[in-house]
Amino acid sequence: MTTAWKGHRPLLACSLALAVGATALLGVAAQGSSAAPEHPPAAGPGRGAQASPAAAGRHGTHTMAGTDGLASERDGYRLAPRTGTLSAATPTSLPFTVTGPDGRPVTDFAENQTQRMHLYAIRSDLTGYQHLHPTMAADGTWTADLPALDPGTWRLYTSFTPNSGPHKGTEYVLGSTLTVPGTGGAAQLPAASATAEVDGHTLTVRAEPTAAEAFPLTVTVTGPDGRPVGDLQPYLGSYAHLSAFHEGDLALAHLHPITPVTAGGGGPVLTFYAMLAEPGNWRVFLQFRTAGRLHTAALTLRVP
Ligand SMILES: [Cu+2]
Repeated sequence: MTTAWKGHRPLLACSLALAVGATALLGVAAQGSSAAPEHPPAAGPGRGAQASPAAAGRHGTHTMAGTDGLASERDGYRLAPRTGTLSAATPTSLPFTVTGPDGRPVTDFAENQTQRMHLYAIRSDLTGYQHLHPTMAADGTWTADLPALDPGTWRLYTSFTPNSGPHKGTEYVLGSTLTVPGTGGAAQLPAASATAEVDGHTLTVRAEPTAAEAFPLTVTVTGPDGRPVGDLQPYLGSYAHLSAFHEGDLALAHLHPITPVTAGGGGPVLTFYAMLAEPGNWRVFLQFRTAGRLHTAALTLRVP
Protein backbone atom coordinates (compact mmCIF):
# COMPACT_ATOMS: atom_id res chain seq x y z
CA MET A 1 0.00 0.00 0.00
CA THR A 2 2.17 2.79 1.14
CA THR A 3 5.81 3.55 0.93
CA ALA A 4 5.68 2.75 4.57
CA TRP A 5 4.25 -0.64 3.92
CA LYS A 6 6.75 -1.39 1.21
CA GLY A 7 9.35 -0.34 3.66
CA HIS A 8 7.74 -2.60 6.21
CA ARG A 9 7.90 -5.75 4.25
CA PRO A 10 11.63 -6.13 4.29
CA LEU A 11 11.47 -4.78 7.80
CA LEU A 12 9.10 -7.54 8.74
CA ALA A 13 11.65 -10.07 7.74
CA CYS A 14 14.01 -8.43 10.17
CA SER A 15 12.05 -7.33 13.13
CA LEU A 16 9.18 -9.73 13.37
CA ALA A 17 11.59 -12.60 13.30
CA LEU A 18 13.21 -11.02 16.30
CA ALA A 19 10.01 -9.98 17.98
CA VAL A 20 7.96 -13.05 17.30
CA GLY A 21 10.48 -15.60 16.21
CA ALA A 22 7.98 -16.87 13.69
CA THR A 23 9.41 -18.44 10.61
CA ALA A 24 5.88 -18.67 9.24
CA LEU A 25 5.70 -14.91 9.29
CA LEU A 26 9.03 -14.74 7.57
CA GLY A 27 7.51 -16.76 4.77
CA VAL A 28 4.66 -14.32 4.56
CA ALA A 29 7.01 -11.40 4.45
CA ALA A 30 9.08 -12.97 1.75
CA GLN A 31 6.00 -13.76 -0.28
CA GLY A 32 4.73 -10.23 0.01
CA SER A 33 8.01 -8.56 -0.78
CA SER A 34 8.62 -9.81 -4.28
CA ALA A 35 8.24 -6.33 -5.68
CA ALA A 36 10.12 -4.66 -2.88
CA PRO A 37 13.80 -3.90 -2.95
CA GLU A 38 16.17 -6.33 -1.35
CA HIS A 39 17.41 -5.44 2.06
CA PRO A 40 19.80 -7.27 4.31
CA PRO A 41 18.01 -8.87 7.25
CA ALA A 42 19.81 -6.88 9.87
CA ALA A 43 18.30 -5.32 12.94
CA GLY A 44 18.72 -1.66 13.59
CA PRO A 45 21.63 -1.13 15.92
CA GLY A 46 20.66 -0.73 19.51
CA ARG A 47 16.98 -1.18 18.87
CA GLY A 48 16.76 -4.77 20.01
CA ALA A 49 13.53 -6.40 18.98
CA GLN A 50 11.78 -3.15 18.36
CA ALA A 51 11.15 -1.81 14.95
CA SER A 52 11.04 1.92 14.50
CA PRO A 53 10.55 4.45 11.75
CA ALA A 54 14.24 5.15 12.02
CA ALA A 55 14.96 1.49 11.51
CA ALA A 56 12.60 1.37 8.56
CA GLY A 57 14.31 4.38 7.08
CA ARG A 58 17.65 2.66 7.37
CA HIS A 59 16.38 -0.21 5.33
CA GLY A 60 16.23 1.42 1.98
CA THR A 61 15.56 4.34 -0.23
CA HIS A 62 11.89 4.43 0.69
CA THR A 63 11.12 6.52 3.70
CA MET A 64 8.27 6.42 6.14
CA ALA A 65 7.32 10.03 5.57
CA GLY A 66 4.83 11.19 3.03
CA THR A 67 2.21 8.50 3.32
CA ASP A 68 0.04 10.14 5.96
CA GLY A 69 -1.81 12.39 3.54
CA LEU A 70 -1.01 15.53 5.48
CA ALA A 71 0.76 17.06 2.50
CA SER A 72 -0.71 17.80 -0.90
CA GLU A 73 2.67 17.75 -2.60
CA ARG A 74 5.75 15.61 -2.37
CA ASP A 75 8.75 14.99 -4.62
CA GLY A 76 7.14 17.19 -7.25
CA TYR A 77 3.88 15.21 -7.25
CA ARG A 78 0.90 17.33 -6.43
CA LEU A 79 -2.74 16.51 -5.80
CA ALA A 80 -4.92 19.03 -7.59
CA PRO A 81 -8.66 18.72 -7.00
CA ARG A 82 -10.70 20.67 -9.52
CA THR A 83 -12.65 22.22 -6.65
CA GLY A 84 -12.26 22.77 -2.93
CA THR A 85 -15.98 22.82 -2.29
CA LEU A 86 -18.48 20.01 -2.71
CA SER A 87 -22.22 20.34 -2.65
CA ALA A 88 -23.94 18.94 0.41
CA ALA A 89 -26.61 16.28 0.57
CA THR A 90 -26.10 15.05 -2.96
CA PRO A 91 -23.68 12.61 -4.57
CA THR A 92 -20.89 14.49 -6.27
CA SER A 93 -18.31 13.70 -8.88
CA LEU A 94 -14.97 15.17 -7.93
CA PRO A 95 -12.45 15.57 -10.73
CA PHE A 96 -8.79 15.81 -9.80
CA THR A 97 -5.36 15.30 -11.23
CA VAL A 98 -2.02 14.31 -9.86
CA THR A 99 0.63 16.40 -11.53
CA GLY A 100 4.18 15.15 -11.72
CA PRO A 101 7.58 16.80 -11.39
CA ASP A 102 7.18 18.10 -14.95
CA GLY A 103 3.96 19.86 -13.96
CA ARG A 104 1.80 17.75 -16.21
CA PRO A 105 -0.92 15.31 -15.11
CA VAL A 106 0.50 11.87 -14.43
CA THR A 107 -1.16 9.15 -16.50
CA ASP A 108 1.12 6.20 -15.79
CA PHE A 109 0.25 4.65 -12.44
CA ALA A 110 1.17 1.24 -11.09
CA GLU A 111 -1.46 -1.06 -9.67
CA ASN A 112 -1.39 -1.35 -5.93
CA GLN A 113 -3.83 -3.61 -4.11
CA THR A 114 -5.48 -4.22 -7.51
CA GLN A 115 -6.10 -0.49 -8.15
CA ARG A 116 -4.14 2.37 -9.66
CA MET A 117 -5.78 4.92 -7.38
CA HIS A 118 -7.22 4.61 -3.91
CA LEU A 119 -9.13 7.52 -2.50
CA TYR A 120 -10.09 7.92 1.13
CA ALA A 121 -12.12 10.65 2.74
CA ILE A 122 -12.97 11.45 6.33
CA ARG A 123 -14.85 14.26 8.00
CA SER A 124 -12.90 16.31 10.53
CA ASP A 125 -14.77 14.58 13.37
CA LEU A 126 -13.60 11.19 12.01
CA THR A 127 -17.02 10.21 10.68
CA GLY A 128 -18.14 9.43 7.14
CA TYR A 129 -15.23 7.21 6.10
CA GLN A 130 -14.99 6.67 2.35
CA HIS A 131 -12.73 4.33 0.41
CA LEU A 132 -13.25 4.70 -3.31
CA HIS A 133 -11.52 3.87 -6.56
CA PRO A 134 -11.69 6.77 -8.99
CA THR A 135 -11.48 6.26 -12.72
CA MET A 136 -8.99 8.02 -14.95
CA ALA A 137 -9.53 9.60 -18.34
CA ALA A 138 -6.77 9.38 -20.93
CA ASP A 139 -5.56 12.88 -20.09
CA GLY A 140 -4.92 11.96 -16.46
CA THR A 141 -8.10 13.45 -15.02
CA TRP A 142 -9.44 11.24 -12.29
CA THR A 143 -13.08 11.26 -11.25
CA ALA A 144 -14.17 10.17 -7.80
CA ASP A 145 -17.86 9.48 -7.37
CA LEU A 146 -18.50 10.58 -3.83
CA PRO A 147 -21.77 9.89 -2.04
CA ALA A 148 -23.68 12.66 -0.31
CA LEU A 149 -21.41 14.00 2.40
CA ASP A 150 -22.41 15.72 5.61
CA PRO A 151 -21.62 19.43 5.76
CA GLY A 152 -18.28 20.22 7.29
CA THR A 153 -14.59 19.99 6.59
CA TRP A 154 -13.32 16.86 4.94
CA ARG A 155 -9.88 15.52 4.29
CA LEU A 156 -9.34 13.70 1.04
CA TYR A 157 -6.47 11.26 0.53
CA THR A 158 -5.19 9.87 -2.74
CA SER A 159 -2.88 6.88 -2.68
CA PHE A 160 -0.97 6.11 -5.86
CA THR A 161 2.32 4.83 -7.21
CA PRO A 162 3.92 6.39 -10.30
CA ASN A 163 4.81 3.72 -12.82
CA SER A 164 7.45 5.78 -14.58
CA GLY A 165 9.60 8.81 -13.96
CA PRO A 166 12.17 9.53 -11.30
CA HIS A 167 10.05 8.12 -8.47
CA LYS A 168 8.70 5.07 -10.23
CA GLY A 169 7.52 2.52 -7.70
CA THR A 170 7.30 4.92 -4.76
CA GLU A 171 3.91 5.12 -3.18
CA TYR A 172 2.52 8.49 -2.27
CA VAL A 173 -0.46 9.51 -0.20
CA LEU A 174 -1.32 13.12 -0.92
CA GLY A 175 -4.19 14.90 0.77
CA SER A 176 -6.39 17.88 0.31
CA THR A 177 -9.01 19.59 2.44
CA LEU A 178 -12.50 20.04 1.05
CA THR A 179 -15.43 22.00 2.33
CA VAL A 180 -19.00 20.81 2.21
CA PRO A 181 -21.08 23.92 2.93
CA GLY A 182 -23.83 23.89 5.50
CA THR A 183 -24.22 23.45 9.18
CA GLY A 184 -23.63 20.28 11.06
CA GLY A 185 -22.29 19.62 14.48
CA ALA A 186 -19.26 17.52 15.17
CA ALA A 187 -19.91 14.05 16.44
CA GLN A 188 -18.18 13.06 19.63
CA LEU A 189 -15.50 10.48 19.09
CA PRO A 190 -16.57 7.12 20.50
CA ALA A 191 -14.53 5.97 23.46
CA ALA A 192 -11.60 3.67 22.86
CA SER A 193 -12.66 0.06 22.52
CA ALA A 194 -11.12 -3.28 21.71
CA THR A 195 -14.20 -4.50 19.89
CA ALA A 196 -16.35 -3.39 17.00
CA GLU A 197 -19.56 -4.83 15.62
CA VAL A 198 -20.70 -4.74 12.03
CA ASP A 199 -23.36 -6.70 10.17
CA GLY A 200 -23.51 -9.31 12.93
CA HIS A 201 -19.74 -9.74 13.00
CA THR A 202 -17.66 -8.92 16.03
CA LEU A 203 -14.07 -7.78 15.64
CA THR A 204 -11.70 -7.93 18.56
CA VAL A 205 -8.50 -5.96 18.29
CA ARG A 206 -5.43 -6.77 20.31
CA ALA A 207 -2.51 -4.39 20.29
CA GLU A 208 -0.17 -2.62 22.62
CA PRO A 209 0.40 0.46 20.55
CA THR A 210 3.36 2.73 20.96
CA ALA A 211 3.53 5.92 18.97
CA ALA A 212 6.07 5.94 16.16
CA GLU A 213 7.04 2.33 16.78
CA ALA A 214 5.91 -0.58 14.69
CA PHE A 215 3.74 -2.95 16.66
CA PRO A 216 1.71 -6.03 15.85
CA LEU A 217 -2.04 -5.64 15.85
CA THR A 218 -4.31 -8.63 15.58
CA VAL A 219 -7.96 -8.65 14.67
CA THR A 220 -10.12 -11.67 15.44
CA VAL A 221 -13.39 -11.90 13.56
CA THR A 222 -16.39 -13.84 14.79
CA GLY A 223 -19.45 -14.34 12.64
CA PRO A 224 -23.15 -13.80 13.23
CA ASP A 225 -23.31 -17.29 14.77
CA GLY A 226 -20.76 -16.26 17.37
CA ARG A 227 -18.10 -18.54 15.97
CA PRO A 228 -14.70 -17.51 14.61
CA VAL A 229 -14.99 -16.98 10.87
CA GLY A 230 -12.94 -18.83 8.31
CA ASP A 231 -14.61 -17.53 5.21
CA LEU A 232 -13.09 -14.11 4.70
CA GLN A 233 -12.83 -13.34 1.02
CA PRO A 234 -10.07 -11.25 -0.50
CA TYR A 235 -11.01 -7.64 -1.03
CA LEU A 236 -8.60 -5.69 -3.22
CA GLY A 237 -6.06 -8.44 -2.89
CA SER A 238 -6.11 -8.68 0.88
CA TYR A 239 -8.30 -10.13 3.64
CA ALA A 240 -8.76 -6.74 5.22
CA HIS A 241 -7.96 -3.10 4.81
CA LEU A 242 -7.33 -1.00 7.87
CA SER A 243 -7.48 2.77 7.64
CA ALA A 244 -6.67 4.74 10.77
CA PHE A 245 -7.15 8.48 11.10
CA HIS A 246 -5.53 10.53 13.82
CA GLU A 247 -7.81 12.78 15.79
CA GLY A 248 -6.78 16.37 15.29
CA ASP A 249 -4.41 16.45 12.33
CA LEU A 250 -6.25 13.70 10.40
CA ALA A 251 -3.06 11.83 9.55
CA LEU A 252 -3.84 8.59 7.75
CA ALA A 253 -2.29 5.18 8.21
CA HIS A 254 -3.45 2.48 5.82
CA LEU A 255 -2.49 -1.09 6.60
CA HIS A 256 -3.01 -4.56 5.27
CA PRO A 257 -2.66 -7.81 7.17
CA ILE A 258 0.55 -9.73 6.76
CA THR A 259 -1.73 -12.77 6.76
CA PRO A 260 -1.47 -14.00 3.18
CA VAL A 261 -4.45 -14.62 0.95
CA THR A 262 -4.82 -18.37 0.52
CA ALA A 263 -7.25 -20.70 -1.13
CA GLY A 264 -10.14 -21.56 1.12
CA GLY A 265 -10.82 -18.31 2.89
CA GLY A 266 -9.28 -16.20 5.60
CA GLY A 267 -9.77 -15.65 9.27
CA PRO A 268 -10.49 -15.72 12.04
CA VAL A 269 -7.24 -13.97 12.99
CA LEU A 270 -5.62 -11.27 10.90
CA THR A 271 -2.28 -9.84 11.90
CA PHE A 272 -1.30 -6.33 10.95
CA TYR A 273 2.00 -4.66 11.42
CA ALA A 274 0.97 -1.21 12.50
CA MET A 275 2.81 2.07 12.65
CA LEU A 276 0.96 5.03 14.08
CA ALA A 277 3.10 8.12 14.14
CA GLU A 278 1.55 10.10 16.96
CA PRO A 279 -0.01 9.43 20.34
CA GLY A 280 -3.69 10.18 20.76
CA ASN A 281 -6.91 8.78 19.44
CA TRP A 282 -7.03 7.01 16.12
CA ARG A 283 -10.30 6.11 14.48
CA VAL A 284 -9.79 2.74 12.87
CA PHE A 285 -11.90 1.49 9.97
CA LEU A 286 -11.62 -2.18 9.09
CA GLN A 287 -12.97 -3.40 5.79
CA PHE A 288 -13.41 -7.07 5.05
CA ARG A 289 -15.60 -9.21 2.84
CA THR A 290 -17.72 -12.27 3.45
CA ALA A 291 -20.21 -13.91 1.08
CA GLY A 292 -19.58 -11.23 -1.51
CA ARG A 293 -20.48 -8.43 0.85
CA LEU A 294 -18.15 -5.71 2.07
CA HIS A 295 -18.28 -4.84 5.76
CA THR A 296 -16.80 -1.78 7.41
CA ALA A 297 -16.25 -1.83 11.16
CA ALA A 298 -14.98 1.10 13.19
CA LEU A 299 -13.41 1.53 16.58
CA THR A 300 -11.27 4.03 18.42
CA LEU A 301 -7.74 3.01 19.29
CA ARG A 302 -5.92 4.98 21.95
CA VAL A 303 -2.18 5.34 21.46
CA PRO A 304 -0.53 6.40 24.72
CU1 LIG B 1 -8.57 1.12 -2.14
